[in-house]
Amino acid sequence: MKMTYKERALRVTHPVTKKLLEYMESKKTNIGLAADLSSQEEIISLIHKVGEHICVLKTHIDIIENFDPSFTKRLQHLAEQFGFLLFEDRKFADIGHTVLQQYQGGMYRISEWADLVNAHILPGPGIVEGLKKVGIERERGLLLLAEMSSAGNFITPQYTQSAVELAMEHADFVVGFISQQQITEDPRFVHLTPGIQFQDTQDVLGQRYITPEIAIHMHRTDILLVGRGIYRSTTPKEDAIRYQQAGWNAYLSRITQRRCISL
Ligand code: S5P
Repeated sequence: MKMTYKERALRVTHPVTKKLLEYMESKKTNIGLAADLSSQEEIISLIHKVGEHICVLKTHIDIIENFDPSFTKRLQHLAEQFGFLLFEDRKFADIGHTVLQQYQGGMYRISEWADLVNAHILPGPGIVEGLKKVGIERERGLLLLAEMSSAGNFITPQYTQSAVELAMEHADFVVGFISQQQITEDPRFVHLTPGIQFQDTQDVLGQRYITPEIAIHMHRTDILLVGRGIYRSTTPKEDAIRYQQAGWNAYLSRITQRRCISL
């Protein structure tokens, strides 16, 4: 992507993408926190420590024990206060009729509070159409899982290309991708990349990590989703800052390099 976050913020029309790029530019961060903790209080306390350093808070709402609906209200309040978007990593994967209900109903009422959700494209276009029926009038955004970080996953280049095509057809609702690299140069779409740590290692269950530098500079993605690298740290604020600086510097050097090449 040759354009800066700021240039893209001025150009995009989807309200969620615009807000996201504006937060990134003004807070100078391309870090999303994967807050995979099972206690509401722990998540709230973590937000107070790292909220000013992130542009997205990614949740797995269904791993929280004793979920209380007031929790998502508190998340919305903190998102407004610190300036980040809420992304529920629900990974919808069913027929349109079912995902519509999962998105708007049940005990989590995801569409009422999550600015962003994501979906696998395996079921075909109906999954996007079903989610869109709920999300579009609330001005929500959808991310398509176009690639995964896990070892041995079954996603092929052709499948990834189909995600790009589906996104183009529904650009009024699809705002980007979960991917390991930039998969389209279309500036309307943001790329969020999980599997980020300072050491490019692997965990015992097949998670593969790449560094902030590789993801942002070499693979040209936009946002780094960091989980255990921050929430498992004994000094999460300091580590969030380290990721923020690494991610932002990688972005700046990419932009500068590209500008020099094009001069
Ligand atoms: O391909 C993927 C897609 C996602 S959304 N690989 C992933 O790891 N994720 C999510 O990113 C995963 O569900 C988890 O919440 C986060 C990575 O966490 P970490 O602790 O490995 O940084």
